Amino acid sequence: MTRAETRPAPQEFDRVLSSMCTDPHPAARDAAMRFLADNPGDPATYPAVSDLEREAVAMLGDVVGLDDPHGYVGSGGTEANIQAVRAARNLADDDANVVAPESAHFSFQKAADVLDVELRLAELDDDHRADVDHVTDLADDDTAVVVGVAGTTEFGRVDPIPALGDVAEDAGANLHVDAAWGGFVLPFTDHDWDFADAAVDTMTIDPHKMGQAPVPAGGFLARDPETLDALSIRTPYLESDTQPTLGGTRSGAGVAGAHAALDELWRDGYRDQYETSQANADYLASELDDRGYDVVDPVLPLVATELPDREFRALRDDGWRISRTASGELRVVCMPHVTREMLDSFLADLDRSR
Ligand code: 0PR
Repeated sequence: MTRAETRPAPQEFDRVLSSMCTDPHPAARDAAMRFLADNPGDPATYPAVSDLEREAVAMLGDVVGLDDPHGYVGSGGTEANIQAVRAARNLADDDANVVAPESAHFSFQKAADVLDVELRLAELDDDHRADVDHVTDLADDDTAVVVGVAGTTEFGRVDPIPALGDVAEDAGANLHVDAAWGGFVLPFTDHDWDFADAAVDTMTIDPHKMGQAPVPAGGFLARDPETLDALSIRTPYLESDTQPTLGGTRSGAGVAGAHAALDELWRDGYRDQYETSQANADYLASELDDRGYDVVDPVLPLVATELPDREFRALRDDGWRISRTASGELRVVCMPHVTREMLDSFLADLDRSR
């Protein structure tokens, strides 16, 4: 065998149902390849990729309904969430705390740990959304940021963002919305808020999830320039004076890939994809319901359902990449690579496993 034949191959997507990553759009793949060696962290040396980043941030602003956004393309949702907490902490006094729903991604625990802030987790309501009364109870004068999730990792739920904004305002805190996964589908749903009217201060929206960009491409957006100022440190030996990012050297491939995906797909391509993915999620939910499983209604393209352990293990043995929530439900994320044919084949294997 030649060396090429023994080289590990990347994961095929044909049985991947658990991931929030997907096969990138071909134009985004090509753009990423072209900018593999460019570093957007040094705009004076790599101006082309820096221009692409500015345009990508403007397009992300369009996606979430924010004119004149401030932000950057980083490594992913974890970095953006850490930066949101860091900016809020830097703008607040000592002893800052963060109030987030229990459904918040574990990256907020990393943020609390590295930034040495207290993380207060609020209970959820019966529909897996932040319980606003409990968020209100937990918030106080030391709260630097209230977090809402728009597209939760486990159940695809959208928190009551305007109500969380009111809590944040009363506490004199920032409102951060984690739309890492949901950001690219929200514009096509009938949610009743956007960045501007819900007084969102910062947002996470990841091109490398529903945005169909290559990994790594995360989005951090802020409404006010002061937020980025609160993150900026001086960079004496670079031509640019300050740097607000958490990473230093960053991925030119990530930035160029995100730009190309947005350029290609915003807005009709993302809308078509949302409609297909949501139809697939509704189809899977109804097929599972017909078989007698207790299914959580998919408000976004993510299906969670009870599934006996034996069947879960049989499906994994069949090669399906599936995962479970902390409370044990199977979750199927209807990413762009998840087709109706895949779901039919999954259901056929499920029927055999019963
Ligand atoms: N916020 C939300 C709502 C998320 O769902 C995630 C990741 C993050 C933030 C963090 O984003 P990064 O992983 O880009 O830093 N959610 C997925 C999860 O934890 C990430 C993932 C992606 C996991 C692909 C597995 C996988 O194959 O489940």
